[in-house]
Amino acid sequence: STEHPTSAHKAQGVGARVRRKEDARHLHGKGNFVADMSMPGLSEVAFLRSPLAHARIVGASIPDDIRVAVVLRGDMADSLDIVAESTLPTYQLSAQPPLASGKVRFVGEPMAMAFAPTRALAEDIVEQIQIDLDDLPVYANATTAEAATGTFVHDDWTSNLFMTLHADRDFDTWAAKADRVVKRTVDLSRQCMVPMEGKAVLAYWDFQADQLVVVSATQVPHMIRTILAECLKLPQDQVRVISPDVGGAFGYKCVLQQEELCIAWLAKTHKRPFRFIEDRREHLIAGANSREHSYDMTAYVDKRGKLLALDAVITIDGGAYSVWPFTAGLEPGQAIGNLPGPYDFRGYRCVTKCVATNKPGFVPYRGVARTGVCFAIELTMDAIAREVGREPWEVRKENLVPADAMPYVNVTNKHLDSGDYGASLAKAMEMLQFDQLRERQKAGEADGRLLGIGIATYTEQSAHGTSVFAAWGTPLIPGFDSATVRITPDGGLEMRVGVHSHGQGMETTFAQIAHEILGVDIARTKLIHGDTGQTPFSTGTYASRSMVMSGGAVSVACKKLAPRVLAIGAHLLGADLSAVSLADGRVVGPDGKSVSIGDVANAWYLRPHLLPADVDTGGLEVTAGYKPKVDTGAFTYATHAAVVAVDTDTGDVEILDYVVVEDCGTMINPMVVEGQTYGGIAQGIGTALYEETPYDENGQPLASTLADYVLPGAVEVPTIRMHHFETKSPHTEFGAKGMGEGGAIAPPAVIFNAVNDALRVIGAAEVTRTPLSPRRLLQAIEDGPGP
Ligand code: MCN
Ligand code: SMO
Repeated sequence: STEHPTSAHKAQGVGARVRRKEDARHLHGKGNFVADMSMPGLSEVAFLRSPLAHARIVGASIPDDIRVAVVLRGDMADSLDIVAESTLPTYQLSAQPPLASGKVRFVGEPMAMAFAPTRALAEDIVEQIQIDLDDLPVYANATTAEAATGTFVHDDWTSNLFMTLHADRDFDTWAAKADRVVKRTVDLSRQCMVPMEGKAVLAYWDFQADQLVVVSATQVPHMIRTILAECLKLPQDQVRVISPDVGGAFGYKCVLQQEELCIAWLAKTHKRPFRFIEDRREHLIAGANSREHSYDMTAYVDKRGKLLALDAVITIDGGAYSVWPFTAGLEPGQAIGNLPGPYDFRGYRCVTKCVATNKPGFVPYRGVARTGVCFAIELTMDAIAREVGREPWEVRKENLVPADAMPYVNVTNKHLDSGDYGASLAKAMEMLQFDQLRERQKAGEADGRLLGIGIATYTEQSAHGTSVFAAWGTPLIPGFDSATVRITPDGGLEMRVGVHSHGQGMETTFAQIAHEILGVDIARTKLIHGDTGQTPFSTGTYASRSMVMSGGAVSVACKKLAPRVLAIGAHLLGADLSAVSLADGRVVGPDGKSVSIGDVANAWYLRPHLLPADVDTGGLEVTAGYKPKVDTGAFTYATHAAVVAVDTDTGDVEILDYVVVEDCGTMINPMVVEGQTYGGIAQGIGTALYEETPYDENGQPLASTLADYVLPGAVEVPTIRMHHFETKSPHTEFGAKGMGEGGAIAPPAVIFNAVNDALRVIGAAEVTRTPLSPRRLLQAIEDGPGP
């Protein structure tokens, strides 16, 4: 009788398009962000940041009257540096000091901090600090950094390489069978994340609990507690990390940030409250850097364009430091493993290097390396199509892992669990009305612009589990998750999870899961999340894992709670346990009489004398841990396709149509899935067309305001048409797969393929570097015939 779903629950259960519970407070400006908080005696902190990209610190002078409000690394002797460990071969450790010590390694690196009652006063103090720097050779890009001899970004290193990974799977055998060889080099530029809220952290000492409390805009409060306790040498029970409302995170907030450690240190040391709020300039020059990958691709194909073997060299500009906990191994590891994407081929060789440069350390960004690998493999697919003279969709169809081969273990040992990749491609072509488009393209546009059609199909490994993190060689990432569910004495439901929802909608979607099993009205549910003091131990929110892992834990906990509700309800009804069932939030007896979960809770908590001694005494609270049956990741996939119009006079690209056919297994809330996809695509369009943090040869960032760093707005993001398949994952609760990053993976590949399709008729060079600014586009036209 505890088996669900029952159709009675469907209005709010799994699959329902329920509006997000959390929206009302945000729409009414009632959210509670770090910057909204006030506290008696709060000091605001400002950082003095390095003006040079690579230099030795040779001295400091600080006027006596401000010295008491200034902190240098030397004042923080009781704090450790941030060190992200990895057991992967060739990995060189970087020690990242909370404030620079000895050297500075990128422009914007914090060298000192100052505190005062207001940020403006703290900045005034910062202006009076003098740090003397002696220039060192600057490694402003991966090429110069790799060629360096003698002086490296880290003094104790033997080269500027964080690490090099190699793969070779039957490469020579398969390459030898090829009829044609197709080569392409593609590059993605460095960019930022630009969430509405940047870094934000407030810390204080709670004397009653005898605890350091760190309120931080983070995706991973439990992991942050682990590392803060370690760096500050406190027992974990003396550190509480709370993540309040967070204004977007996108990976930027799933790592330990230097400033978090600094503010926590101040609160621990002075036993009073301190806060830091990152401003936009700090974000753009010193905060979130990502995406800078370069791919040399060589595809070995037969006459029809069937891929037999792939040879790739991937170079990643990792910046100066390896982020905690994922390390500089995250991007190369994901790139080398995910490059084969959704394709079925057997020969693979790849070298992936992550090079240390004098730029901010690489931070995960929505999609992580998969945006880069999708760009590389999908531009290569189009190049293959051109080489063999077939339509790009035909060549893809021939290469995609076929549905009848599922589950399929690919050339890099990824366990692709389920789905029909080819069907997603076919559906996308149908939605675009591809044949008609080709006709229209031939006829030409009335306004003289060139029409282009682009496609990309990708897999999104989501919900990486314990075994995946173990293989990454990064300690301190558990991979599993837990949930506590508790029925309140009046029949409401509290769910406690250690992941954090910062826009994903989990306050609603987790309630839908509980509703599916217990039938509690979602208006009577409360998600308590992101507070180490109130939630079970957790890995945190990233890698599109929260629904599968924490949602899975909520499901398992509710399933354990249901029999207890039934047992009490059966007593109240005077019925046999075997004769009652749960429906619509009520325990229903054989005669149709029923009691509500509220009645059950009231009896258990407040009138226990009504219950006989043999009722299940576990109570109405359950904590359950959860791991999927197979934890190598649930593989969501999708095909994105677009039509663009290219203006060859101005270099402008307009997206006329954009379609998505995606399959994330069972959708818990299709409206949330669509919202996630829209948001991801908006960011992907930014990567494709607008966003870039360029650096000059001295390592100076050239985009430090939103006037230089261009973001897509409502005008640039087109209407997106979406279609869903729901192939259940065989491994997860309800067959759901994660999908929070997918939207951001394909747009650069789709848009570049579309533009290259458009430019072909005028014999332009191919465009291969993000973002596709008008200048780059016009340059491609000027450069003339491509390969
Ligand atoms: N969902 C669903 N059905 C599924 C899968 C997911 O209804 N089959 C819902 C989930 O319930 C959840 C949302 O979709 O509400 C995303 O779920 P999931 O794919 O599990 O991803 P996470 O919740 O772990 O979120 C992390 C993911 C990542 S890694 C980045 S980066 C990103 C993203 O989410 N950052 C975001 N989306 C974001 N959205 C917002 N608004 N803000 C961010 O910072
Ligand atoms: S970049 Mo998302 O937090 O994995």
